[in-house]
Amino acid sequence: MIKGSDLLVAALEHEGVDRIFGVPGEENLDVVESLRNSKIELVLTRHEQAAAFMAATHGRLTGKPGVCIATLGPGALNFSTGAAYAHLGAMPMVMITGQKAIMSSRQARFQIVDVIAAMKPLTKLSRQIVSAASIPTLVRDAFRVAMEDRPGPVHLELPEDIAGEKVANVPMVPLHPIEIPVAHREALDRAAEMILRAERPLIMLGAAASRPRSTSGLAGFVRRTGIPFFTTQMGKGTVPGGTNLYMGTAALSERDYVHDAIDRADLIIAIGHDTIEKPPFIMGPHGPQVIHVSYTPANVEQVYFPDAEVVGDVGPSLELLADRVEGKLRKAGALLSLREGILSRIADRAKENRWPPTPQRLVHDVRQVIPSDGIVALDNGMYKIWFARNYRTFVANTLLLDNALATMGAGLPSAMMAAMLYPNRPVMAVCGDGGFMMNSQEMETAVRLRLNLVVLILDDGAYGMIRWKQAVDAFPDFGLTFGNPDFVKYAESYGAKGARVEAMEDLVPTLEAAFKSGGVHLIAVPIDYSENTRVLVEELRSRMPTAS
Ligand SMILES: Cc1ncc(C[n+]2csc(CCOP(=O)(O)OP(=O)(O)O)c2C)c(N)n1
Ligand SMILES: [Mg+2]
Repeated sequence: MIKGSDLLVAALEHEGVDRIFGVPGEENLDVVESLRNSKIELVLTRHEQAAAFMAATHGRLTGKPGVCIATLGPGALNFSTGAAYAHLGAMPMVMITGQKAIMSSRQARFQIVDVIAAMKPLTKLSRQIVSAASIPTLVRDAFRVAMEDRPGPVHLELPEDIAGEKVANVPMVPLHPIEIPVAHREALDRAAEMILRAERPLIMLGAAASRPRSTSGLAGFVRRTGIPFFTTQMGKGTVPGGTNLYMGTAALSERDYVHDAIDRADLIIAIGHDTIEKPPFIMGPHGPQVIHVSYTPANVEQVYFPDAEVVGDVGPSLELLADRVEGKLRKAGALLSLREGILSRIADRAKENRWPPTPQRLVHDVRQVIPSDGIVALDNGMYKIWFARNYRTFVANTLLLDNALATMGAGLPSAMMAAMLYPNRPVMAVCGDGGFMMNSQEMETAVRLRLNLVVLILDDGAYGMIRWKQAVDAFPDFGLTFGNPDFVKYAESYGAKGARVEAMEDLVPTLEAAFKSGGVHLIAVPIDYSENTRVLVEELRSRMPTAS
């Protein structure tokens, strides 16, 4: 005979799970005991939200679901933002929550909320486990659903009596490899014809282009066709070796310098675009033709309605598409002449010596310190636009940002997950003072896990992005400033190291010293956000869309 919780843990081991993130409650104690006797590490966090962000990031970076655990009611509901983050961001994740016994009810309705219902709109699947014997099947199904395209979160609720229920041992469901179908020949022929006809083609790489399985076929397509490309915010870094064709990142929806190329293109090959991202460009009646290439069909939106679709496993489908057009494209590089102008205008003021630093200078200095395979994980705030726009990436998934739910509070947990997965690569979280404080308690987790991690806090004493929008919309400056703790002492109180950068020339050496010494570092730096208005409003607003 075997207990439900032992079956659950055996099923997770069978899926290759090596860590579970979370905060157990009394309803999870059987599972905790089963974990104690397993090879799976229980990683305690100080808030369930952080556990969910970590599990989601595990899925994002490895393609295999991260797993997190929480108790019923309050614990489960603390997963909700993480669930939405994984759902919009297409990150595979499995959430397990406890529940009071379902076969008897000795505590009436104490702590009971309908978590299955609450999770339904935030997940691909939300199910209660009602018998121990069904656990191996349900866990296998949960992992399949989480990984299948489009990937996302799955929720399983394990009531405490089912966790403790003893049943005759149930075999695990065997795993087998699954190949994703490749795009249909006719779709490839149609797309090839459109590409061959194009006078000014452009490739766009979107969020799904960053999936771990996407990158090699994709880079080959760019190199073999020689068509210049730009990326969405979440599609950054996906073409190793193709940087001479990089035209920029669309951090805004229109009028940025990269839109000079977008507006002139007559064909955009949108690879892996997912409309959960803030639109990288706005399609209109007279705009370019668009071919959607992705794992799943396009969503039709007011701003995105492709003319053709190549649906299937992206890497192999692109190989077949490249076979059809390689060597026959005479106009592939038509837009390349714009490249230098776009990139040099983006780099404007990146070396300016003013204090406090401009966002451009901060991005520049961070790039200088981080090697090409180092990982920068952003929280959400004004600086995200600057990093998306200005930070050059050379390796997939080396700038982790969330342009989907765009939630504050995920920067530190996602960086922690990256540091756990890649202990030999430098990892930095960049957070606003607002977003950092939303999950700053996880500094304790990071210290306890002995991570090597540098957290850079941009200190403007405000919810800067909203304050900026308030000013852009001509509202008076009101209600968006706050005081901060002494970040150096705050770091030290967790057993981390703290530093405050006081002069421009100190930023790079302070960051370098932090990486060199290892451990968890918190580094606070002030920022001059007057550039937001000068560049993103005044400079760009004066530029009319150039669509012909
Ligand atoms: C959880 C959550 N709450 C609120 C928002 C809305 N919001 C977006 S950016 C922002 C301000 C961010 O402030 P901070 O982290 O200090 O970054 P800054 O813009 O000041 O650099 C707010 C409140 C959000 N995206 N997520
Ligand atoms: Mg701020």
